[in-house]
Amino acid sequence: MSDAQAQDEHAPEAGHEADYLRADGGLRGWLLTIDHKRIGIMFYGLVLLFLLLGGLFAMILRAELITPEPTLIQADTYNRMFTLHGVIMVWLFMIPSIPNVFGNFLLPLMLGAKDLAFPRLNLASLYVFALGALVTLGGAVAGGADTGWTFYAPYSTTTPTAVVPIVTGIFILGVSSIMTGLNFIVTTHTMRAEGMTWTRVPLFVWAIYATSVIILFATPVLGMSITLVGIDHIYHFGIFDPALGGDPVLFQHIFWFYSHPAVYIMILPAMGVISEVVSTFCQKPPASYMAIFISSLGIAFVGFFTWGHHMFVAGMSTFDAGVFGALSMFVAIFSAIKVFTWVATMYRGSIRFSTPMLYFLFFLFLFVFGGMTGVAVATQSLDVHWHDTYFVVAHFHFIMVGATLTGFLAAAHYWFPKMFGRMYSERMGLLTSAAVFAGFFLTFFPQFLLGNAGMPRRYYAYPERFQWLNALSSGGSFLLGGALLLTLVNLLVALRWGRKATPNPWDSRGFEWETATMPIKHNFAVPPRIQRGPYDYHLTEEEAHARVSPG
Ligand code: HEM
Ligand SMILES: [Cu+2]
Repeated sequence: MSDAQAQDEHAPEAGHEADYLRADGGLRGWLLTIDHKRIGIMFYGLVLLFLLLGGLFAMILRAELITPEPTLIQADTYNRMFTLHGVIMVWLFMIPSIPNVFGNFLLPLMLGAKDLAFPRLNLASLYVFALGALVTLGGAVAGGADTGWTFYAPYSTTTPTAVVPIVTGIFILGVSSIMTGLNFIVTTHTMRAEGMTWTRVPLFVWAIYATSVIILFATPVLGMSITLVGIDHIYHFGIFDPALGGDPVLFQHIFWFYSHPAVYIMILPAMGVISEVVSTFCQKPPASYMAIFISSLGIAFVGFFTWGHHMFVAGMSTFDAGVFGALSMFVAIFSAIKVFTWVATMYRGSIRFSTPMLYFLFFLFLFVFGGMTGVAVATQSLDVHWHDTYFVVAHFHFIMVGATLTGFLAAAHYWFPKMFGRMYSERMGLLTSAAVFAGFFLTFFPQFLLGNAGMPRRYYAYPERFQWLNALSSGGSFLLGGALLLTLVNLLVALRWGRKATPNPWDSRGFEWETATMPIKHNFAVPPRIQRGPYDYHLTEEEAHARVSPG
């Protein structure tokens, strides 16, 4: 059957209804929408804006670090820049990026539902997010903070910089996070289409589900830790200040109790994207659905017991450090299970090297690399040497940029036709993804060497012997920045001039492709009945389609 015929087969249900972008026109139709797809698109715009802003600060930092001596900016400006860079990237980009954009857009489509369980709560979470962003950035305009994104006490409670507005903003962002997480969990439980048993739930949904569980349990603890910092900053109770009888290590405990699980809030959704992509582009079910599903929940659970690995040198007994180290390595086992499953999925698949698949390969390489260095820094004896050096900076960028950002970009390309009804230029996609990879590797690989050689993090000047590696890293970062801009241009151009997409351009068996391209306002004209799994590649496209809609 030709593409055109296939399109007709899918079309009748959607025949007369306008797609979600055209359904209700006007600004009102957008600002007051409760359509999960439009809310996802608005989040998309916001997080991209914040990625650009956070990236701009990164470029300034790297420009300063080209030479050993201070050149561009003052020391205290540098401190504010890396704080803002971290705060923006973590809370305004990484955490909301995949769940709020792609989770929002896709969860109902993948579950065969017409929306999330609480559409109004979803819209509210967008506005709460925007308010949180506004307050956080207001703090930046009011002079910013110089504490680093970690707000370590007692410095954060005594510095004269704008800590209070920034932690207030982050608190509000946390409220939005919780609203969204709650919505996703309830949706997964209550909104599944008829026939969608638990083992027919797509792996991306499970990843978002596991992420939401972490969000619900960890975010209140973040709220508590930064609220205490804010209160201490205003009233000088000395909760964390030893001079006033407080305990600074206590802050680190509660901060990392959130912030270690938070790294899984960032990576799990990317793992979900990757699981979908590898299956589609190899035209095979994942080597083991259960392995990926169980390891997601395993990561979500064990991830709560490893926070102490950030505090090996903060006054912790050798025994405790050993326990935290071992538990950290235990989480890595779940990650390894996923990696083996993805690799095994490729085995004997009919692989197509389109842009999302290329991002999958980059993801795999960088995640394994970053994960292994994680195991290394979780070893107490090694971490005493590497703690607070560029080695740690390289470790977490390998995973957060190398893996989460590549997951985000894989999603941006893979679901582009679904979201916007058009195809991007594949050639440019391949080119820009290769440039992203090259730029990334050049930026962060030298930082492992720098850290190991003893260059501390968060310094704006350094001894001359570190210069060539720093210059390399800065060069890489400009390449990465350029490549990301080009990626954005490629997608923006496609928005208007891209070839029209067919309903299922990648020949996927995912349920989201069973809706019209682009989806209508309520997703499905007739509520679907599911009689197959999301990875049934042994069925032809027609057979697969017939087992989703009742007619
Ligand atoms: C494979 C499992 C992992 C292990 C065993 C691990 C271990 C560690 C350890 C021990 C540290 C502290 C090093 C130090 O400060 O001296 C650390 C730092 C960090 N890791 Fe990982 N990690 C893993 C995966 C991840 C993932 C998946 C992410 C992000 C998505 C991540 C993000 C971070 C961040 C952001 C920091 C540093 C925070 C800061 O001090 O600013 N890690 N990791
Ligand atoms: Cu950690």
